[in-house]
Amino acid sequence: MKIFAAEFIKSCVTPEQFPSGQLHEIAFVGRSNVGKSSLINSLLNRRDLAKVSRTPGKTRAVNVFLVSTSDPNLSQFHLVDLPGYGFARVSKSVRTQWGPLIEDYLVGRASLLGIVMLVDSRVVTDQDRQTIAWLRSIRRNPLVVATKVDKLKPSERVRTLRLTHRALGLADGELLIPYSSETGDGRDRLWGALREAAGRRPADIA
Ligand SMILES: Nc1nc2c(ncn2[C@@H]2O[C@H](COP(=O)(O)OP(=O)(O)O)[C@@H](O)[C@H]2O)c(=O)[nH]1
Ligand SMILES: [Mg+2]
Repeated sequence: MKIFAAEFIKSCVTPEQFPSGQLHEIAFVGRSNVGKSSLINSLLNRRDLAKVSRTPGKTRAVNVFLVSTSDPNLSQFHLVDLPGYGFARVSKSVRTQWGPLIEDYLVGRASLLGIVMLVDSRVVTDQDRQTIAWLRSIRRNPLVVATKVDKLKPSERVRTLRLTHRALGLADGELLIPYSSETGDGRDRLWGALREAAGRRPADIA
């Protein structure tokens, strides 16, 4: 599969600013600093399309990118970068942290094809668990990706990923895709999972 183009379209802070919904969307979520911007850049083969920041929790806007690929089911889609969660000092509900903009988007968006949820391969937080539970409750099962796997010692990799899988409460057959934006490890697998998800969904929108 080839990526023909990837470009930033806009930052949205109100629902009116969202794209019209003609294209499928794949949304990326995860707590701040989990490596979301890095993963988007790695996935799209671009150095700094999504800003990689060392200061967590800065982006509160919904950033939309237009991506076109050689895969017929993903020939054109919007990659949607949602604000991070988990930087509030006091643990708040998913709703109060993300606010109604994101909640309404995730609950009601017809053109939303799938959600990729990023977790740190070494650290699972309560908010990660709450977010998965909440996404499931609105019938949006996320595709879960474990980031920064280059930081795992090879001898501990399998065990750590198994523990992370369990800590997230994923079922036996549910995927946890290991990913490293440093090495590109997991990139083909994640694209494969996205292409499969896009292929399962009838082309009722695009
Ligand atoms: N070692 C390693 N560091 C990473 C990886 N992905 C992100 N980082 C680092 O983690 C920090 C946060 O990354 P960023 O992409 O801005 O996270 P975001 O807040 O979720 O968008 C940065 O210092 C990145 O360089 C990875 O796969 N491996
Ligand atoms: Mg970011």
